[in-house]
Amino acid sequence: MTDIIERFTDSDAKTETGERSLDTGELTPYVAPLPVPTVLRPASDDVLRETEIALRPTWVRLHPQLPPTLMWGYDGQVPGPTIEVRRGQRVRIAWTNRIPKDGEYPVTSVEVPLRTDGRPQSSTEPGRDGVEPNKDVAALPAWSVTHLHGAQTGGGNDGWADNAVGFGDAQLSEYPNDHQSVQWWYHDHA
Ligand SMILES: [Cu+2]
Repeated sequence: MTDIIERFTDSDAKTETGERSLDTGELTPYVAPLPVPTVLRPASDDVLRETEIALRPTWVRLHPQLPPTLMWGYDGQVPGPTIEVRRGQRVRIAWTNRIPKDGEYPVTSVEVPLRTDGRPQSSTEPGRDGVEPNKDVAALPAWSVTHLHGAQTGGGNDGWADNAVGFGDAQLSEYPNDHQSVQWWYHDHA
C-alpha cells in the first residue's frame, strides 16, 4: 500500500526507522493493495486554462513492512495523479515546485569503494556500508523539471534535465496529445 504519511516529523521518522528497518528481512509479497492514483480531467473547452500540479515533499510507506520514505510527490502523491485526456485534446500543465528551499533532499549519494576480495560489490546490498553521504549532492537546491516520457512535444515543453525549476516557480508545458491512445508516465528529470 502506498500510504501517504502527512506531517511526519523528523523525530517520528527516526523512531520509525529504528523500530522497523533494522530488523526487516525479506518483504512479504502481495500484502498491500495496488495504489490507484487520482484522475485529473483537464477542461477540454479552454486550452489556455492551465492545470496546476505541484511537487511537494511527502512521506510515503512503500510497503507495510518498511518505514516511511521521504519523496517528492506530484500533488503530494506517489504515484502522482493520472491525467486523462482525449486524442487531440491539447492541455497545459503548470508543474510547480513547492518543495521548501531548506527542505531535506530525498536522495542520498555515496561513493562506495570497489571490493577486491571476491565478495559481491556492495552496490548490490542495501545501506551505505558505513560510507558518509556526498555533501555536494546533499547541498543541492531542490530543483525539479518534469518530463512526460515518450510524448511528442515541442522542445520547450519536453522537460529537459537542465531546465531547472526552483522553489515557487512553475514549468509551463503544453501537450498536443495528437497520437493514438496510449498510457505515458511523467517524472522528475532533475
Ligand atoms: Cu523518462
